[in-house]
Amino acid sequence: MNKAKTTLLRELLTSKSLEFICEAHNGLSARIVEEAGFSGIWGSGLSISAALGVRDSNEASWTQILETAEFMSDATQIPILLDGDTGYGNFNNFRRLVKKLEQREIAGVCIEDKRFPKANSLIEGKQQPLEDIDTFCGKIKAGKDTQSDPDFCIVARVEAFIAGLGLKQAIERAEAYRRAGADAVLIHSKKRTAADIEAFMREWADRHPVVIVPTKYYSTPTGHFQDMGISLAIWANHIVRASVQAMQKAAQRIHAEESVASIEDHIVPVSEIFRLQGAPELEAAENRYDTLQNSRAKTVILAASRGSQFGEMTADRPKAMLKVNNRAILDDTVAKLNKHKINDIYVVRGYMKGAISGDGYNTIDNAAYAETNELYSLYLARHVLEGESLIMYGDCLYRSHLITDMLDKEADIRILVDADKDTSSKEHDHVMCSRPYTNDFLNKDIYLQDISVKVYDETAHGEWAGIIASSPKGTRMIRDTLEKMSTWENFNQLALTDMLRELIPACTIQVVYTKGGWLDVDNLLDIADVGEFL
Ligand code: SPV
Ligand code: MG
Repeated sequence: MNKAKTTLLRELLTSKSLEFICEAHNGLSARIVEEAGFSGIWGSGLSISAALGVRDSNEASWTQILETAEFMSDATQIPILLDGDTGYGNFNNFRRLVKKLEQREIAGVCIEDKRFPKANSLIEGKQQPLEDIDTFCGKIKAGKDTQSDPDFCIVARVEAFIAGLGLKQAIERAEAYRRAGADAVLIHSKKRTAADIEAFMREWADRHPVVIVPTKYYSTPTGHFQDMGISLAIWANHIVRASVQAMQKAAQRIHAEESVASIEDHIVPVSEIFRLQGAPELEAAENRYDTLQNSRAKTVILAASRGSQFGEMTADRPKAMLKVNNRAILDDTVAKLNKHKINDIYVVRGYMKGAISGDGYNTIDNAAYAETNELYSLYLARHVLEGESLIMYGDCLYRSHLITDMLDKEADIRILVDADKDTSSKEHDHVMCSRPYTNDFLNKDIYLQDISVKVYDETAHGEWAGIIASSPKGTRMIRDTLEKMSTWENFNQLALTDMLRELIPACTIQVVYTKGGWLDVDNLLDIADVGEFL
């Protein structure tokens, strides 16, 4: 099980080495900080306020901060230490904040010993009145007594240096907060050097974990912080500052040029936004749960035969599992069907059935594959033939759009016909149609008149490309025809074309013309062609 975020934050605070966390101010920046590799996030009051377009003076209400923190927490797995300002009121307000933060899996909160409403510590010329020490200790105690997870962390921030007070007051306050139960103290300074921090650390002598925010003394090498014994350094505002510069540049340029053309190469593509939003996860979930999104078409793929013409290549697998471009032919078809949200897939296996894993589709076994032909395999799948359906071969590769083309049409039974094939051979299944292919928009309402290896030369309008699509009514007709034909003596030797021929008098079978876009992988030459095809 993953460790709780609270435990992870506690480990950052108590580990012997110097750790770093980085500011984020909304769900998107939180995810970016996590992806950069940080092991924690600072929910900066300054940055969140800035992103909301308000000042860091408690202008955003505490529930607005909480809501932002919730988005950040939902977007990430790493712990968030929220900048809780002064706790947004007295001990009672702080108690409620702790409870709400725990409910949202925020790992910890930092509160500072100033008065509400606070001002940002780095702002020049501001009075920074401090809270009474005992009052602040009461707040810390109330928070610690409220938390239900023992690993939830409360960091007490000492603002003595910010308020212009000296080391003595800083240590006095830090020690009081430690005794009140704070899990760490944050000692803040706005000097350009780390002098305040060095003095504090010498006097503090490793009593308790110390957190720092080196915004102003950024030039101090971080190795020095480690040497001083600092537990955690916070990069407190750098992500919002980086984004402001990027946004200003982009907005100014787009405005000046009245065009986005020149900026396109300097900004992330929309697909990167989708990725950061977690679009792939939603797509996977839709495939799994959203039946409306999923096409209702059931697909039967016939993959029982060996393909002995491939010799040794099919010694341990059927030809549907031959790899082309590192992917089995069958897996390519399944992936393309999935892309069209078709997930209800049944593969009829026979020869070397163990090689057809069933990962992402169902399997039906034709144990008599050696003595039977395609129609028998389809017959074994008749119980799944209901509603809209697709019948395909496991050893054909298709371009994705052909699947859409087949589903788009309305006729009860449709077949895919390639009008671009040489029809002189007497081996392939050619078709005769009500009209030949024409290079215009008239390729509608064309019907199958004959299909056979006996159709060739001038009588043939193309080659059958191995897909049958059907409406619920068409599927019923296919099932009934299968039942009828199963009583025939030669049933075991029949092919899909025999069934189509049987269907012709009973219904009009629509021809969907294509010109190429598919490949019947029948021999080594076909495999050699695949690279080009894909
Ligand atoms: C913040 O990031 O909001 C802080 C740190 O509190 S500072 O801006 O330095 O006060
Ligand atoms: Mg702050």
